[in-house]
Amino acid sequence: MAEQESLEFGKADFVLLDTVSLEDFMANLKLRPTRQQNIAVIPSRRWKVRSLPHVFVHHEQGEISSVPPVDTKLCWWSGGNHDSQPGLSESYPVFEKGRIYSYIGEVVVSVNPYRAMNIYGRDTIEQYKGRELYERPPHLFAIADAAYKAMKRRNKDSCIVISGESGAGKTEASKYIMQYIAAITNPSQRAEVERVKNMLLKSNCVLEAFGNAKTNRNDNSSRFGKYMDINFDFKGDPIGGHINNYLLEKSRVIFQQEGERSFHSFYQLVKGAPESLLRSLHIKKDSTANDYIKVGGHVKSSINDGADFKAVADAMKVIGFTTDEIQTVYKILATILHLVPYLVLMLCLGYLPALHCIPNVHKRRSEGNLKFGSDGDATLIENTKLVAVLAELLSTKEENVEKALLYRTVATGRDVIDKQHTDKEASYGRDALAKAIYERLFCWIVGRINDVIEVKNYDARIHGKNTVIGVLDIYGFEIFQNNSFEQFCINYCNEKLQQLFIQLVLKQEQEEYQREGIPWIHIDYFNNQIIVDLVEQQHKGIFSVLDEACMNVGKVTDEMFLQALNGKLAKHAHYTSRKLSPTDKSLEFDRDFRIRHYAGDVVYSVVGFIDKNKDTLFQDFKRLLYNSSNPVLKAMWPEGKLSITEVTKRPLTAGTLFKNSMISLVENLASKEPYYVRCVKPNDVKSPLLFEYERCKHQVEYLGLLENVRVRRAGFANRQTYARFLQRYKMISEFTWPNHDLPSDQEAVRRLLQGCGFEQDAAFGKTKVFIRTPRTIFSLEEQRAEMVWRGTIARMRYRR
Ligand code: AOV
Ligand code: MG
Repeated sequence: MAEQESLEFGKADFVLLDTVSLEDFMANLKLRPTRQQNIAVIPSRRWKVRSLPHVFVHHEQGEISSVPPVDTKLCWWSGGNHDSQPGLSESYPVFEKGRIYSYIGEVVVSVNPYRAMNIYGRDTIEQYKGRELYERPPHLFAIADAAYKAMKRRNKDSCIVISGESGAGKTEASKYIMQYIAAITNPSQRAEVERVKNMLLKSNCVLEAFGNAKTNRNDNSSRFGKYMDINFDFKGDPIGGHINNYLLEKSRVIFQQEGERSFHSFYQLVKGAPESLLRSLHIKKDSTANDYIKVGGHVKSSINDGADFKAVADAMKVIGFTTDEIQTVYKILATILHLVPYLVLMLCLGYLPALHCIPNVHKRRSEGNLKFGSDGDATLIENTKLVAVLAELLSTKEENVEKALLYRTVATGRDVIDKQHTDKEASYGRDALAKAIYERLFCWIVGRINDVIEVKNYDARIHGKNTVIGVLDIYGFEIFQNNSFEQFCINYCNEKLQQLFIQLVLKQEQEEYQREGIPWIHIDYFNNQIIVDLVEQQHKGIFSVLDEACMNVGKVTDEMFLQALNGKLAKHAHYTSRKLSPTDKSLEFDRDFRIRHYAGDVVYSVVGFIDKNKDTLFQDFKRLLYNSSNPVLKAMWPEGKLSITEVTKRPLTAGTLFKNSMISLVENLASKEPYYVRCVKPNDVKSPLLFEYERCKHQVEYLGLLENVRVRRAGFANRQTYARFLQRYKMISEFTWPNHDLPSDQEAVRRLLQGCGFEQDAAFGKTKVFIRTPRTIFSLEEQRAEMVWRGTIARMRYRR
């Protein structure tokens, strides 16, 4: 081992601050002295880093200058054996070398490498299995293992919350975490557990096909939120799971921005399905999905739709979808392809005049699938042949389809009459239908997967105690050229998760020190509760104002909603609009309002908010689908059973449903022991070569990572009540085993730590002991394991 003071960073394998002793460092890395390592020791004064009690700072090859300024105290650990790729630019070696993970306490920070990494294989899994968090270089597997161990050791539910903006790597991370958990469990290869694991893994592939799409931010962007619980039995083996899905961005079915696509499933079908299937669905073989879904334009994509079609079909079979169910899925996709016009927007233009403002919209021509016209008197379907196709696909009669598309049954007093749509209304209804059947299909798929993976009651009895690890992978914060209701919901969801992070990592931790009487200097942070309130507060919040507008009788326009917002929120520091700030250049159009989110300013167009929030689907369509002779389709639409006179209750709006689901999601997460993965996106061009400093710095700042480091740095890695501490470690000390006769548990813990030489590393609060460095916990765990082992041997001898 060659230790060189002031060795150039460029040549060092590790850079060590002089505040950390070399022995400590070596011991913690478990480096073998035989291995040739170059270590540069740097004076902390020069780098303005004060002593680091438990975050080891080990930068590699000048990486110190590549992370946010050192006096912000963000420290990255590198020095593992992750693969490296030569020939990259000079400036950010840690990123280039593929050291994409780092820790702040127990939070994993991950930078999207945008290239395949050889760090998720079987051998890496073995390296992390059962190890303590800091024993190996930072990795997702370590956090997955920590969550798993915590659940097993403490018999407590845990959850892994993955956050970061769109394209930062959340979905990939969630998949690796699941793979890891699958790989380390069920050593005895019980068949039922293997089945469950297989289902859990296969479900990803299906959900991504139907719920992900190419956006301008991410080729495989999650357009729904997903929270998956994995249930474990007392042995720690997965016995089931449950998926909660959150608001699918269904408007994508009828409209995509330039350069984007609809959901993968459509392209997979058109590209990958055998000719006979396509023929039965009346889709031309040599077409592309873009012939059907033209709005986003032709998009080159890194995705292999043809191969994916087969993989998804196989996964559905494995999960247990019947042939009829799979056929129905294809029929629904085909129905939507036939329904969706090439360009809905032109048709909408009269309906939503403000859309004129969207660039290029007026240039695109409306042509294509199901269109409506008028003979002066009545509204007509122009391409009547399609009606027969739709009727066949939906297993219903032609006249029923035609009637549902052109008429609406309304109840006037006691009378029920059929009212004919105008062509605009008919187009509106058709689009609503396309969106609704896709959304319903998606929810139904999630439900089917849940049917198969859920722990059945009788299983629960057999398995006894049942604990859970939840994995949250949700759509990341996003800013597009045009941001609408969907982005508003997605960004609100990210605000909620940021709030949870603040609560659990920054706020409660500091409050606990104060409560326990540990000397503490408060570390300040930006609390985004004010933005959460702006969106969700009763009466004054944006969702409430929107609901109020939707509730008004008579024609309510998006503009009226915007006026109401301006009236209520004029003074809010995080809200403004064109009307309130007429000179602001970023607010181009009258329809615009802007929210200052924790992660940046987003300008939303108010166009479509009312419609999307009301989310109306004419009852006639529900009845049409319910009356289908296809039992699978029928089962998806139970509410179609109601006649118009029975439908009285106004359903909750989309916004309120989403808000409620977010509130209960956060409550659920807060009730579990949380682990965090914070994903950082290194650039906006999906490049493995580019580490844009400003871009990353911005994310590190808004994610609250700097404050996170400060709290961890000054704080304690571990805390537990005296009683629990003793329960776990009392066998280590003669003073505490089997019971102590000291005046208090606190005294006993102090004696125990004194005996091991760790007293200096601990602080003693009113009810809890706080341990500064993880190293101390490792050591205690090791001693405990040794005592337990010896005890076992002794018992075995005794028995003999
Ligand atoms: P997201 O889930 O955070 O965005 P993804 O997990 O889909 O982002 O990652 C985006 C793309 O980055 C992936 O398709 C991969 O190409 C690449 N990528 C991410 N993580 C890794 C990794 N560990 N190794 C290699 N490539 C990776 V969104 O769902 O848009 O918020 O709504
Ligand atoms: Mg995703």
